[in-house]
Amino acid sequence: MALINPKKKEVQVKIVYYGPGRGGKTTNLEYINKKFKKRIQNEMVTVKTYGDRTLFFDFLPFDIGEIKGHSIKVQLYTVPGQVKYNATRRLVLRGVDGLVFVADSMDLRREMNIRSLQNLKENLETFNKSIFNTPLVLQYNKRDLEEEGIPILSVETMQRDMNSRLKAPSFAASAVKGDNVAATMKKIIALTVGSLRKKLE
Ligand SMILES: Nc1nc2c(ncn2[C@@H]2O[C@H](COP(=O)(O)OP(=O)(O)OP(=O)(O)O)[C@@H](O)[C@H]2O)c(=O)[nH]1
Ligand SMILES: [Mg+2]
Repeated sequence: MALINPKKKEVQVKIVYYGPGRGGKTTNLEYINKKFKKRIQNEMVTVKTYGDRTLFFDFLPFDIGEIKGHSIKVQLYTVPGQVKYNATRRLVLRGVDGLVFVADSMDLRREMNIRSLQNLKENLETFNKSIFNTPLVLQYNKRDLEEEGIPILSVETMQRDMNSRLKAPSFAASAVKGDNVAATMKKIIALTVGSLRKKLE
């Protein structure tokens, strides 16, 4: 549940970017950080990275205006995707209000996507949360690789693998180019804020 501070009339909304290692979670946040500079009061915080791998998390605070006299602060986080960092992933997931699952479109990553989604479900269950009633958007990232002749999975295959039961909104995207990065973020913010509003009423 989002953190509400009645004195400051402020609601903090936590959105977590989840997915397999090297899928493009950090790249999503980097793009958002560049693109929405004006609305971000603080610099993006990247905690402990080794090369370009996330070892702890990235954090990006974001102001999206007011709802019913409360200012809404959106906080975007990424988890470390590497399998061995599951304890950290669980820590970052705690108190999550909305999820973006960043899947890697590369053919070779098919199995990793499915395993990471399964891992997300299991981790949510440890907090008595179900993926089916948490706001969720799927992103099929790295679509640009097709132009370079690198084999990628079709959107239909990815939908079948990951979204046949979830039926979450999904976007084909390229985080390096910025294609559908903002659309993904706007969708998850809209879903999450909408669901919180219902809970608050
Ligand atoms: N071609 C292409 N490369 C991408 C795209 N998104 C990310 N990458 C590259 O993929 C690599 C991994 O991206 P990251 O954003 O660090 O991935 P991550 O999901 O944060 O990885 P972890 O922190 O290990 O979980 C980097 O070299 C990125 O430049 C994309 O849309 N297209
Ligand atoms: Mg990362």
